[in-house]
Amino acid sequence: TIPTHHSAAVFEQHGGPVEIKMVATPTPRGLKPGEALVRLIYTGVCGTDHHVLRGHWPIESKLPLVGGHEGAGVVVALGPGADAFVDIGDRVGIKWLADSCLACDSCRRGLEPNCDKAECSGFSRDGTFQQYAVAAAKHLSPIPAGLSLKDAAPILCADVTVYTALRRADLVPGQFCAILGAGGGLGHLAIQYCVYSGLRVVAVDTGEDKRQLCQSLGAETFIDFRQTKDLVDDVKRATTDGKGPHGALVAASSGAAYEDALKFLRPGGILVAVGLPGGAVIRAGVFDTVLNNLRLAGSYVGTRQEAIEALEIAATAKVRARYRVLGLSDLPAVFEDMEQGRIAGRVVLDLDK
Ligand code: 8ID
Ligand code: ZN
Ligand code: ZN
Repeated sequence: TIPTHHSAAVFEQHGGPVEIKMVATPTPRGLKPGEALVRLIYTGVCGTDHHVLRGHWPIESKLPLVGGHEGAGVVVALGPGADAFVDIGDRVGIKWLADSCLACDSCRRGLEPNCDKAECSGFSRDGTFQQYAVAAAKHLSPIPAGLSLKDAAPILCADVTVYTALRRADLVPGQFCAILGAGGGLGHLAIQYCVYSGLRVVAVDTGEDKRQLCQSLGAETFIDFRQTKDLVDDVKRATTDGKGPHGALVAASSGAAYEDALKFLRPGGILVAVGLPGGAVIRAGVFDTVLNNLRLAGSYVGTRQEAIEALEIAATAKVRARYRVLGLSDLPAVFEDMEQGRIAGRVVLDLDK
């Protein structure tokens, strides 16, 4: 039975406190065409949630807001027509892209996140830091039988994002890929996709916990960006011929990481931009970019299809998030830890705690 109220983490203003409180649960009768009501059990906490809470970005979220966009749960009610996409009882995920029109130029070209009418969970719509959420049924991701809801949660943003970004990088087995922010939520999954696809990983991050995590996941080299005297040189030397990696995936929310990556890439190399430090600029010298045949690509989450593919891979256990499980009530402390860079891998919240 669906309760009248449920717990949610709400913030009223950017930079303000996150309050865990009871909010009214939407009623099945109130669902609009194409909507589903999802009983969420777990949610991941993404660096993006932290940016949104603190108001780091040049774009603004709705307020008050329930954040969160890595939610895993079960469909409990359907609005008119939503049964074309999901059934009651289905295990589903709520990802960052909450809705898109599927009809505009971007949608037609397979760039759903760039839809003219894109809606984002935990940004323009209330997200997954709550026990019940309304979602556009067509954008729910089916969770495969072999994957627990807990394991599925971080796949819905961190994992699908790096899966999509690395496909865009078009690297082939044997090549080197540097991952900046390798010990974080996105980065530690990127290491696994690289290893899975036969790439050799140069991991860049900081601290003993992250070093251990990166190495245990198969990174050949770990470079601590806070300890090294010459990061660019260290990364280049980590590649057998010293010419630098063929690709760099920047998953760190740091402008400095972008500058480093442009300096150590091998000729013909590609920088895939994923981390979102608010207000940062990528300064690439035209002369160096042209003469070194460098490529720069942004990569923004993924499509419904990419989410399905990422969940399928997770179900095979070839790529799995490493996370600590905490309760919804721990969210304020999680943001504190994130700010201090204390989280290796991901945090997943049990929404009943
Ligand atoms: O679609 C997208 N492009 C997308 C999707 C999801 C998340 C982008 N993001 C963005 C987030 O908004 C955030 O800016 O990716 C970034 C990373 O998200 P996350 O992995 O969820 O955050 P994290 O777990 O805090 O990991 C970040 C790591 O970067 C390291 C930190 O130590 C941490 O481990 N790091 C930093 I900060 N500066 C670094 C530097 N200069 C660095 N690592 C290497 N060099
Ligand atoms: Zn569209
Ligand atoms: Zn995210």
